[in-house]
Amino acid sequence: MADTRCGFIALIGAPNAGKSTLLNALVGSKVTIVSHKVQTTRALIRGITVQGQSQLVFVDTPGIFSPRRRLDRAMVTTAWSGAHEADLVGVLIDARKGLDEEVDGILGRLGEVRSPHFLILNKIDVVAKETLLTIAKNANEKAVFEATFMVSALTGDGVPDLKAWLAQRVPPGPWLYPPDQMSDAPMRQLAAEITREKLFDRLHQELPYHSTVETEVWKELRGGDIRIEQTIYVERESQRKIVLGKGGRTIKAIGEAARKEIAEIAETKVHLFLFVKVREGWGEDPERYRAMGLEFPKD
Ligand SMILES: Nc1nc2c(ncn2[C@@H]2O[C@H](COP(=O)(O)OP(=O)(O)OP(=O)(O)O)[C@@H](O)[C@H]2O)c(=O)[nH]1
Ligand SMILES: [Mg+2]
Repeated sequence: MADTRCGFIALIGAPNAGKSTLLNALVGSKVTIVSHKVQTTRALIRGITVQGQSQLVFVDTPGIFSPRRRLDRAMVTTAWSGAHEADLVGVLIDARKGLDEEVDGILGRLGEVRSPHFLILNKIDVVAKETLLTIAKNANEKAVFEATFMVSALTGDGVPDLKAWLAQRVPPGPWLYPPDQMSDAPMRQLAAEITREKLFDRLHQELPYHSTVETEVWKELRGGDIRIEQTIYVERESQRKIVLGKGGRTIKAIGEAARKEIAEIAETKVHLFLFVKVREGWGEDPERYRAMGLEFPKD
């Protein structure tokens, strides 16, 4: 095809700014998980879409904040590496929060990123117009942006304009993926992420941050059904008990919700088996980081 364009667009921002919600809205399908809790996304997740002659490859990144644990440091390093490798970097600000310390920290480090940046104020469905204008003005004084967009990733307001601008802004070049591909993540990884999203929905306080999910078995059965076995790793026996719940109630609800959603995406019947294992200190185990698609920070 003549005159095609293709580019990588990283979406970065503070935890909970709505990066994953926006990526799903841009792609028009759920390729990355979302929750009301912070630090949901752990690795770089690509979502792909075509707009006219352009293929847009969006890169969802973990939220950027001041990390303490080893896993947090790996997530933040990964987020910045996503920005460094992209053709364009979209900086998302939660307009409900405005320019707080976290956002200031991100804007302050943008100068180190060579790819051009653009600004996105998200959650405009819940913020007054004057406030939006003030945030846009202040953010543009702190960093250089090629353009500013105001969107609601939740309602889709402003998303088509953003997509149209990106389509003409990405560099000329051949498409890197087949036109109908929406994600480059294997189904077994997406399925693990979906189960992790249900953990975020149903477990309180710190527990989701101490757990991770891996798909061990993905087997197509003769009738076309799929058998999936996943392990939820936690750090302590007490956490395992909470994930199971009284009489196995919690794990059953998590499995039920995950199975429904995986079946929708796989477009076939899914038999999902969840196991909960204690793996003390998995947060210090390089193998688990590899499984999540993260670099293991040495210190
Ligand atoms: N009202 C409103 N809520 C939104 C909007 N976009 C996202 N949210 C909500 O904000 C919360 C966080 O959304 P995510 O997409 O998970 O945010 P994130 O930036 O990917 O978060 P991390 O992966 O933890 O860094 C969820 O509860 C979303 O439903 C929006 O445009 N309007
Ligand atoms: Mg996210």
